[in-house]
Amino acid sequence: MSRPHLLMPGRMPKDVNDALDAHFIVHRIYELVDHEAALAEIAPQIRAVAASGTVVGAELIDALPGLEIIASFGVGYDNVDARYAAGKGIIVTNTPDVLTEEVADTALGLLLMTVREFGAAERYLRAGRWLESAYPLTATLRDRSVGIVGLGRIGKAIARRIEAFGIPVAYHNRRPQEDVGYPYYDDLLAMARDVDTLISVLPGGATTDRLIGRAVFDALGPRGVVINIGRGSVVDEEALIEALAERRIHAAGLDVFEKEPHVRPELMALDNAVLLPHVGSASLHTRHAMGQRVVDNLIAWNEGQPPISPVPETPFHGWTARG
Ligand code: 8YV
Repeated sequence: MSRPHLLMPGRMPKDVNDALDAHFIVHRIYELVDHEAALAEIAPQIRAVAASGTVVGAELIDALPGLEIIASFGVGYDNVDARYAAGKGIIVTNTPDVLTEEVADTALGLLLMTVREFGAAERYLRAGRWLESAYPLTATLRDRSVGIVGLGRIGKAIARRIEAFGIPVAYHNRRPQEDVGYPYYDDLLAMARDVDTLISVLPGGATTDRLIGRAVFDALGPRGVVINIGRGSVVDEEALIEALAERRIHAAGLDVFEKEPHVRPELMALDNAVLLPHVGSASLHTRHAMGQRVVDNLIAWNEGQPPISPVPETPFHGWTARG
């Protein structure tokens, strides 16, 4: 079988690179000085794209007339214009399931760090300040109730953990989920009024843009804790900074930001914000499994088999050229 040409617009993990090199002719344009000239030269041959976080929008899709599949690394694919791809008969795949439990673990870690201030307490010890006095008493999870925003696979894995902690859980979603018994709110503000701790697992994109802003913070009130493990674009960062600085909410724990890897200095300066560098899925084990899923989707395409995990916008009805 001839090896198809595959475009890699940005860096991918080493194991993905090695596996793809065995099956495809991989064009790593990010390594070249003149991206645009290199792309123009190889564009007509490219039939597959493997992307991790880099934007694959209408412009790039239009530049690749023979494109059949975009395999994206990660469960969130707001970097890929899947609707546009769908209109052109191109399949988009992502990497769900294999990261669910890891991201849920991270959400609970972030929640504990935020409410119990474990990061700050460790910095306190290392600074030698324990010798002067005990670390100040913190807020607790014991008297809290959690509202999960976005109860998909990851949201449910977080909810199971919260339940095991003995904490009541409610959720807000586009529609109620039949396989859970947690109280459902079709109105985010109504849920924010009833709980004091919000965990957002929402994906990015136009429909969720800055959904969590001033009104939500004020509904949570001064005991409020906001955790974001989904996408940075979902939280209005300016409104969050104001709410934290004015202590209109108690604290926030963020793994994702509006303009990663740039984090607003105002957020960095706040002692009631816990900030992680988008490490939700970032263990060796899980990143390996995500990379393997990217490779498996591409190999399935190359062999004329159905993709393992096409996104809902591009359901699989057969491969146009390879089918
Ligand atoms: C990855 C993620 O960090 O899966 C996602 O949607 O946000 C993370 O697991 C990201 O995809 C890496 O590009």
